[in-house]
Amino acid sequence: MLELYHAHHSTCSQKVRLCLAEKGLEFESQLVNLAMKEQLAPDYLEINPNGVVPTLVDDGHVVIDSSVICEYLDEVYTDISLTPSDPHERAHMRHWMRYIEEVPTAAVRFPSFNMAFLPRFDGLDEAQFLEQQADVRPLRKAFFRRMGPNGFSDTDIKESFDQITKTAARMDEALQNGPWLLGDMYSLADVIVAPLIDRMADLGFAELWEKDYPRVAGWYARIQVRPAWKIAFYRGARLTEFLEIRPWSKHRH
Ligand SMILES: N[C@@H](CCC(=O)N[C@@H](CS)C(=O)NCC(=O)O)C(=O)O
Repeated sequence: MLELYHAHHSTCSQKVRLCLAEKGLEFESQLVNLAMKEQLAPDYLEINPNGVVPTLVDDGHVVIDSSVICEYLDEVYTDISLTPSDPHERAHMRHWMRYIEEVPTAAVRFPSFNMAFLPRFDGLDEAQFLEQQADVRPLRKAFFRRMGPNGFSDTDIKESFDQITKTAARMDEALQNGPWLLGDMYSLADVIVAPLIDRMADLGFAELWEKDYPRVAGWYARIQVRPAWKIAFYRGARLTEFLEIRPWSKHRH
């Protein structure tokens, strides 16, 4: 039995939910409330010492890290494959996956926190924030310290948008060769970048690619009509739906 510890709106959870849905796999949902810091509870840290979601448990075997989980699922449940069989193509997919983890995955956190999560820290002064929010996080201490209770600087936000724009430029170039990042094959690379593009669109920043990189807009439209999309992004899973708010503003800061 597959069990997934996840949060509705978390992009890393969405990556795994989309992978599961594409592969037609069902799972038992274990919701982790990030605002209540359930990801830092001792019993959760025992299965995921990084104190983040998602975590997959497959018949008692724990697998952590969203990309690793997706690769694991694709190796173990082979009926529908999202990985090329050719080693060169597979390396190409993995190069995309590493890039996606390093660049856009990190970049979307900055506007996400500034625009949606800061109210979690209302009323905390600097010292309380460090003690209760930053220093308790095994993986994100430095990120939280840099953010502070009042959010990231305009420079950080600009840098984040620049990273997303560069990602869109790379995607646009790759999409000259077919509907998906690897050409004709829909792969894990498409799966793991999709929630990041969706997050930026959800926050109101699709303008980062819509005009200059129309192939990305086409790819985003194509991926959203795949049947798996509605399963992974059920009502209430997008950040704005989760927080019951609308995209804030169109300007870039
Ligand atoms: N590399 C990890 C990162 C997971 C991660 O950052 N998860 C976020 C949600 S998208 C989280 O749990 N944040 C909790 C926190 O910041 O305390 C993965 O891909 O699974």
